[in-house]
Amino acid sequence: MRARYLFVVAILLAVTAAASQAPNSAPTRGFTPVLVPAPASLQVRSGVTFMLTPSTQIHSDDAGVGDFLAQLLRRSTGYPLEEGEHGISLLLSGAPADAGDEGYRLDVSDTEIVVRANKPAGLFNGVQTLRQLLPPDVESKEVRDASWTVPGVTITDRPRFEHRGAMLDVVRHFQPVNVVKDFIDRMALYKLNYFHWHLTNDQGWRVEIESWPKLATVGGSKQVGGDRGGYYTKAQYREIVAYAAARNITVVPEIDMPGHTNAALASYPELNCNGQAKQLYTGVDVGFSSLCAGSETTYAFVDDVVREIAEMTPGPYFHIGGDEANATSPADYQAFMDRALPILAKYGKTPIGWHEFIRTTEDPSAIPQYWSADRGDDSVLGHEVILSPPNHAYLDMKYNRGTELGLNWGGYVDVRDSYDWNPGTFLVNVGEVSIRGVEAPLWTETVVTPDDIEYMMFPRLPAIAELGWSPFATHSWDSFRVRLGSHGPRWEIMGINFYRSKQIPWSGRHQAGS
Ligand code: TNX
Repeated sequence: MRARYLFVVAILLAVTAAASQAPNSAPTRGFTPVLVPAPASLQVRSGVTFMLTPSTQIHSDDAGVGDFLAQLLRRSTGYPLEEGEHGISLLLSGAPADAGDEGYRLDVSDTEIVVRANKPAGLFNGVQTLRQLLPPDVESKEVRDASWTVPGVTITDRPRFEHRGAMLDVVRHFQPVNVVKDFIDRMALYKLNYFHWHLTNDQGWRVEIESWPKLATVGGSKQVGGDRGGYYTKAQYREIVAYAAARNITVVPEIDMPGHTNAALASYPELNCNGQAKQLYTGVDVGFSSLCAGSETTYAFVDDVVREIAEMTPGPYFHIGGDEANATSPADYQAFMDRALPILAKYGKTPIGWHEFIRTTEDPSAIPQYWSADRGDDSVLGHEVILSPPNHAYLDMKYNRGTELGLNWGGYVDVRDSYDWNPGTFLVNVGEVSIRGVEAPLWTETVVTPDDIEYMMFPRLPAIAELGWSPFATHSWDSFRVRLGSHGPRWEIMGINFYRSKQIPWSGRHQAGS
């Protein structure tokens, strides 16, 4: 009897100890949780600390991820971090079976740091975690004199959802290559893995198409407000695809059709049903333009565009838009999709579209991106869904009435609104198994400069990233707000202009191990 009692007590103590080390619990002594997204499992090795020194070496089974880590650490520590087995090892062996393609295990002891994964993507994610365990100074672009400590931990981690995305609208206001790269870098920090690149709309066509050159040179010439626009050459497009790939991010290009096409209609008269080119448009209205669904020229155009984009896009997805086609009759919308979707298939791409397109197809592999706040909508049943509810996930909504940038048709979205919902139960009749993931879109009608982009992304993007990555068992606003607050100093060092939401206890110098 007594033995049984002791056994129960021992179990209870073990469970309590495990709970106190869970990422959603109160800070354990000697360690302040700092990780966003929260890992699936975290154990603190109390009293254990690894110290990075000038003699620390890095070994990686994947050269790309090894170089990524070495470059990051050399920049801020100034240490040589040569190739070798004494220090940090990134290994493509020995990972837990359930780590999958993106999961990893991270062990930090007094003498070494080891990341184990099945695939380079998992090593990359483990490196992002390690980055957050180092002091914020690790984000400095210049050498700093800091105490480069990493708290002793064992972390096993893997994503909840396969699709964790962010979208950038480069049409309403064009963004140069370096700004797109910064956007991708910031996605990578939070383990996002799909960059949805909104490339065409009424106000501009932002990518070179060799068979229809005026799309870029004429259609890309302006932006909202009438200023000069811009477009990406094919070389620049490929450069961004490669940059993203090196950060475990797949590019999903969007060519929005059949609505949101004024820039194309202004570039080529033959795309219009009446054969007359439209004027370029620099306002912010939606729902007034349409490709001509009854014309063969339209489908020759779609074929050329999809072929040229598909050729430069290694990822399996092509986003066809399909939203707000208010200037296309329902019959024409159906007729258009009946012709356009097989063209995507012909070039080997799986369609993603704003969710209204899904009623036009019976292809079970077609993926709707759900952008309504209505939780009772059944139109997406039978498909895997990407969730982008505007009242939670839109990065272009104002934080509150006083926010200068942004729109408010989806409501005001402060960081708690971004965080405190469950993608697995959001749609009443769509179970978690049918949720591919989440995505945070940034539309840019009011968003112009890099500072504007940062202000709308931070701190909301990390909230969506945590919903996409972390098991719901770790979900806790009280934990998240403290962990998020600890990222403020990192963003300051990175020069990121973020919204200092009153909902978050922003910390001065809040570090792992302190
Ligand atoms: C609706 S969301 C749109 C965009 C606008 C956005 C502004 C969606 C599929 N379409 O054309 O830029 O609202 O928030």
